[in-house]
Amino acid sequence: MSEALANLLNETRQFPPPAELAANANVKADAYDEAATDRLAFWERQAGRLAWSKQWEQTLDWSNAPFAKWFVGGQLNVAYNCLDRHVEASLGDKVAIHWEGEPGDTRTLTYADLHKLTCQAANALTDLGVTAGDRVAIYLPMIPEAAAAMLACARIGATHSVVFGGFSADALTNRIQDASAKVVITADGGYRRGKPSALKPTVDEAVAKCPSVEHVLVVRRTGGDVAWSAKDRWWHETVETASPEHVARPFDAEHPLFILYTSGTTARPKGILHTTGGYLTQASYTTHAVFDLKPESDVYWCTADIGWVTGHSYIVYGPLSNGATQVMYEGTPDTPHKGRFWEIVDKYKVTILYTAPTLIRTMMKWGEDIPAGYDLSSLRVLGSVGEPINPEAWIWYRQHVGHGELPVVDTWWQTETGAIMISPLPGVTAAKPGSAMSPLPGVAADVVDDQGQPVPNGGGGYLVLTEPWPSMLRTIWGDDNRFLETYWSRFGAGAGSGAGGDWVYFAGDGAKKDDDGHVWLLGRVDDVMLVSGHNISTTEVESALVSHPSVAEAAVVGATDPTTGQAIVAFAIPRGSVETGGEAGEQLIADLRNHVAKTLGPIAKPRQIMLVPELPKTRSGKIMRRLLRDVAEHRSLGDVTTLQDSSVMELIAAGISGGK
Ligand code: 6R9
Repeated sequence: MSEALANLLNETRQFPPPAELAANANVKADAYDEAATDRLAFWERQAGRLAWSKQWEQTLDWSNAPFAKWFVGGQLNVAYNCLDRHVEASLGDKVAIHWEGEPGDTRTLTYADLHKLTCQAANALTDLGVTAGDRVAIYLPMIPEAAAAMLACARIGATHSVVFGGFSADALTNRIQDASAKVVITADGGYRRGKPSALKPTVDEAVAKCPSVEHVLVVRRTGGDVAWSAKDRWWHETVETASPEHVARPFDAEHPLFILYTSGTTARPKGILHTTGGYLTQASYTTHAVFDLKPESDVYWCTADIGWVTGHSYIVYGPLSNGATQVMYEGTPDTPHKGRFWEIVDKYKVTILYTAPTLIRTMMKWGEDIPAGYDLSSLRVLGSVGEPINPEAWIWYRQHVGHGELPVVDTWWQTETGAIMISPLPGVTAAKPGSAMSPLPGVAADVVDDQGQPVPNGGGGYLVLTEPWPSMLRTIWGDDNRFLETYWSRFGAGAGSGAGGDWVYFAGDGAKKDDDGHVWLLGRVDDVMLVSGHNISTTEVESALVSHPSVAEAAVVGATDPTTGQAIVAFAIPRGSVETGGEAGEQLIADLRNHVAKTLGPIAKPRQIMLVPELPKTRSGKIMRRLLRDVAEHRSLGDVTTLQDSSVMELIAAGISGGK
């Protein structure tokens, strides 16, 4: 971005929290003042929500910035905090996980059950030679064993590296090799879109190229045939026969807890390293604060996969450290029918739902009749994560899922940040649809211009984090230089702006501050479009398109243009019932171009709009604009290996000839 991001979207709706929620909220407005008065003391109090075996001596050691150490000298065990302490508090019979398999099979695990399974897995891993500091790769479907495997690693101090079960053998190989994993935990397969989908052959292919792997532990889920080698052990013969007695030993606050490779759409994946005390402190506190989680009465459901950071922080570590009861679902939202999510909410009386904009927009496309067919009255807080949520999708979510009255918390954060950073608090914030609103208590964020100067209210630029936070990444595994270069060299002390300068973390997202100083995320900086000298955010144009009643989802890109430098090319998915054939399609396209011009101004009018049945997305559901840019500029497609569904690009290419 050569100039500040243009500020085009003017969204003025605002929704205060329901009075009852506000009155009984876990976290109230005074938390902001409390944290502002003494940020480190605030985080010490949040760390105090956990059970420590040894008290820390120093809250933050920033002397070797930007390599942070939090709660220096403190010791704790993450699995003890997620399991044992609840069992010891007589909550062993409380349900930890209501698990729902895609084919409809179910399992209920109490805290005592999950504790037992985790202890057995810890003993089995120890028997296989895994010791503290070793790396274990986890490549599993969404089954309770995935949580137990992660917790078992944490319990014995092994560093887990969860690889999303949809990734290819190459992706798995690279990740195993980068971390030199000693053991891989996998399954014969899982259920996806109504049928078993094998995992073990992918692991076999990867392990053949990974000499570091000594053993492979295999959970039997589908019962499909699997090839077997000398390294393989069945989970049910190894873990489920192991002793359930295991004493969790404490580890240093800075002991490596996990590596998670970013879903990055470009370049070599980065192994983001998180450690123990600071990570758990912030994952745990934010679950309590942002979802207002009341462990005694709530039923929480995060629809993410455990292979993403959202699954790490908001399925495993955040909810379990708070003693929550949660739902875990193995499959896809439309198997066996498009009401599956709402059926699950209804069945388990889910009170807190945390999902992604891509899913909300898909539900919009399918139509509001589907959620209307279920009893969603148990819900009380709705969350969103992964991409900017367009105001219209936010309103739809509140209206059709949140019975027109629930708070929607739009949570901005990254694999790198480890936990939620910018978000409304459901009992405090009068939220604006499409805005992540304000940094949470204890978090310092800003929007800066090219020179790193904070922009005034109403201005746009780059989102930065200006103070270290407990769950921050500690480095990129094995590559400190890349860590410095990627996140710390753009602004502040890392950019060499003088001795004594402050370290500023560059998040890679464009953002603006509105007139009240609230933060709006505008998409990845790499995606920003430069049209006739104006920087225009992809998110704002997409939101304008989604605000048209005929559009469910949209993606825009800047394509090279001889007159304007770049021109806006849009791809739009019509809502379910919209007529798009022949003249009706032409008319809709013309209407949409005018609608964007009217909403945002003539500068944002797309040169071209294509109606498409689907958009290319990463496996975590983020739109891959890079591929659409290839289409818009008539290039052959770049790397498509991270695409969720590779046939999508063919569909789009086929549809384009009909475009305008
Ligand atoms: C948690 C997660 C991080 C990137 C981030 C940003 C985008 C996530 C968002 C959001 C706008 C939100 N992002 N949440 N953008 N509003 N509420 O998704 O981690 O997979 O590492 O992605 O996702 O671009 O930089 P990760």
